Amino acid sequence: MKKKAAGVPAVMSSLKHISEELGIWQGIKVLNKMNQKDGFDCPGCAWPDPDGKRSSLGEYCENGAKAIAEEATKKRVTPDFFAQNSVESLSQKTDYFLGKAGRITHPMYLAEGESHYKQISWKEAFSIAAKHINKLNSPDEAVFYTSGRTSNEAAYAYQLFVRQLGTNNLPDCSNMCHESSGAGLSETLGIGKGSVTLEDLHEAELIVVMGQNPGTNHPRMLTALAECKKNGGSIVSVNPIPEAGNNVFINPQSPIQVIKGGTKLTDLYLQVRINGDVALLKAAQLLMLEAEKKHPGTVFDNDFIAQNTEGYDAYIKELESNDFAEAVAESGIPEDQIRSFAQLLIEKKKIIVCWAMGLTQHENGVQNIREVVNLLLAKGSIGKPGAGTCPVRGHSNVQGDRTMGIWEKPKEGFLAALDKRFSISTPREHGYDAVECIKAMAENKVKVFMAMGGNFISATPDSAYTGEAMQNCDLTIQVSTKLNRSHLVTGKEALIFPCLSRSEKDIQDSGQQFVSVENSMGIVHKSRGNFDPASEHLLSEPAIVAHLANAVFGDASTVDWKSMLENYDVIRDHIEATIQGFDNYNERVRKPAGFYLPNGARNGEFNTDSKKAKFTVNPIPRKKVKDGNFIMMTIRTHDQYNTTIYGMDDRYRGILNERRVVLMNKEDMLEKGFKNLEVVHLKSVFKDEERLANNFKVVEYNIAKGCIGTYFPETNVLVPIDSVAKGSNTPVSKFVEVEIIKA
Ligand SMILES: Nc1nc2c(c(=O)[nH]1)N[C@H]1C(S)=C(S)[C@@H](COP(=O)(O)OP(=O)(O)OC[C@H]3O[C@@H](n4cnc5c(=O)[nH]c(N)nc54)[C@H](O)[C@@H]3O)O[C@H]1N2
Ligand SMILES: Nc1nc2c(c(=O)[nH]1)N[C@H]1C(S)=C(S)[C@@H](COP(=O)(O)OP(=O)(O)OC[C@H]3O[C@@H](n4cnc5c(=O)[nH]c(N)nc54)[C@H](O)[C@@H]3O)O[C@H]1N2
Ligand SMILES: [Mo]
Repeated sequence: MKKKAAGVPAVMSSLKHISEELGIWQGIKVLNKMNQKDGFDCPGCAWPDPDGKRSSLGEYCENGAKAIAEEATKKRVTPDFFAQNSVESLSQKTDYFLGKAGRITHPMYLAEGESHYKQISWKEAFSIAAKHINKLNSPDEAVFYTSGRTSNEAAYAYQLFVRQLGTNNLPDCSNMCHESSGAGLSETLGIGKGSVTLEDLHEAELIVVMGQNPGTNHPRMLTALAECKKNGGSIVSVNPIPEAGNNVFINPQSPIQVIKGGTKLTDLYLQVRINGDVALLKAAQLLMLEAEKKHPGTVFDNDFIAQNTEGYDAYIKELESNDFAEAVAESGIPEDQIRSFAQLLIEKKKIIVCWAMGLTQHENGVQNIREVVNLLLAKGSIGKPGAGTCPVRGHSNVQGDRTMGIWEKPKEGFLAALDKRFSISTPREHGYDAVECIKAMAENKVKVFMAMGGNFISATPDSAYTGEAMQNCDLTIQVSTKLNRSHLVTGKEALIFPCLSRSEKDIQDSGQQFVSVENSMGIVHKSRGNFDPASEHLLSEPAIVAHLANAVFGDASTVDWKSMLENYDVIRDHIEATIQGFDNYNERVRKPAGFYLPNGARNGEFNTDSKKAKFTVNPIPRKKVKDGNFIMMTIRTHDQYNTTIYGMDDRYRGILNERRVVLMNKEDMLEKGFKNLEVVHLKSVFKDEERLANNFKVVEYNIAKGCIGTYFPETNVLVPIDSVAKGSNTPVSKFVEVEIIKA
């Protein structure tokens, strides 16, 4: 198993991917523009860029380089490609093959009953879409999905179009991602976003990384962790597997570190059982409470609690009702390690908790986040420098899309502002989220499904069920840069709208445009493509929305779509007028490093109904699996971006050339009589339902006992559609009960 992340192999790997896709010199040119103040935002993750100096060697990581190689590839999916490959034959190919086929060059149409996509003009494409949309019995028969790469400008225009049409059916990838964070944080702290800045991470005395694999998914976060260490901070990582990046980090841009061997990051690794996090937090907080009682005022921040919070008594009462030994046992972590963890929590005053999918994709995902908040509130570790909440976002603009109104449950104030600004009457009834949308499709309630990016079919749970549901639609429309499975599992008719990528020049009537994005820490900044489009037939995402709106509403529209299309400054003016925090948007977004959006929790202001931060009661989840069954988490390899498969290796975990694997504890293997690389089948059991995925290789791995790990999206077929988080409806992708069957 790999103990070090990044370093020289990472540089080699980035260059390999880049040179394969675009040739070495073009590749280096592209990389040098990425995340620079005059360049484009990395299409990878949402980790922020430093406000001040940026590395002249490039602000990117290995996986950012892979993301851009994938998007700036020289390979093309042309009308000829579609003529040679039927939808049926393409659907037999792997996700890896589909992704590697290249950039889509022309609008394409799959007519009802046809076997092949055919080239179509944009005008015809919009008119087919408009015909379907205009003949719906109700706008609620259409659904408009968004993946988190879409820029603020495109997202705003898109939601406006959808609400002008008359529905709030705006599910997004967030529904499957950080929705539990948004729900848990809004309720307790009054804002659904994290509270910390990059500076805070540098200043923190203790950073707890829970349910996250930054070495792979947010590599630039390692630089911040290393900085924290340099300043004397401690890092604890809580994970069923010891992820490489959580251990030692070598900054590939620091030649000295490459030679010396890097910074040891994790001081304490806690091998939690899958979903043992609340139990761990309870055990640690019981020890904190004990220490506080012995030396009052030294552990908890009682002033902060008295002035800024409510619900403390109920929280303490529930905490004390837990049995320490039982909490320890439930967490799966040895008691002495929990005591070491608690000691750090007792001593340190500036604490940050970072988390990602390991906490959110659970039935009790919202409760996980609320318990993290309890811990931080007890320590007064919020609303001050070096402390706070850090949900580490996924897609590079997923947070911005939500700020722009991509949400099925919009707030009244926002809708009222849209109504006023555009003289429209937006609908008040909430729309479908991702899971509700799939169920509605299964019930034949959805006739048109449109996706602004993403790969809905592969990203959603219960692949077989979802695939059938999707085929009930009359028309599916995918706005995409690259080919994926969602182009192949379609409605009766299907359209592909090929679009510009982030790194490409976007020229409209008023000249070259830029867009803006919001990163994981609420900084809004500009992103401007520099390269020639992959094909002359591509449209930008805002242009696609404007043309579609024009085709649907014609002259009857009270919204002036043309002016927005001509100049994105106009879209930004609309944003400024309808969304808080965007004053002087057009001016401030042009500043080199952008600007911070207001964040109450960061300043110690809690915009909850009572204006207080809230302690909550979150009992230890006691969900058990049947004897002999396993708890399965579906995770990402080092060589993929969600459903885009860059390569077949998972280098940091030492797994090469195979994705259908089951990471399994040695003792569990012994008990089951499995040999390394033995082929098995997986059967998920949920209520009285069974789902099967065949032919996986068992790989002996240092993973918590009773737990197994498999890769997303191969095992999405095993994730039951009805297994969702309470309060966020997020599919439970990290806790799937499975039976492992010898092949
Ligand atoms: N290169 C690359 N970068 C990406 C992505 C990508 O696919 N590739 N995806 C982007 C997106 S959209 C997102 S949301 C993020 C995802 O970033 P992550 O959340 O880091 O991604 P996952 O692979 O889902 O990893 C979840 C981690 O949680 C651990 N885990 C699982 N269950 C539990 C649990 O019950 N408790 C605890 N404590 N840990 C658990 C797993 O072992 C794993 O380390 O990354 C973003 N960045
Ligand atoms: N089992 C399991 N399922 C999961 C997860 C898990 O951990 N386990 N994670 C969930 C999470 S966190 C997320 S965020 C979702 C991800 O769900 P999605 O966001 O829907 O999926 P992606 O794979 O990121 O989408 C990739 C596609 O986006 C398109 N694309 C790329 N760039 C652009 C662009 O600039 N514009 C446009 N229009 N299209 C573009 C390309 O065609 C590419 O094929 O998956 C979720 N599903
Ligand atoms: Mo995500």
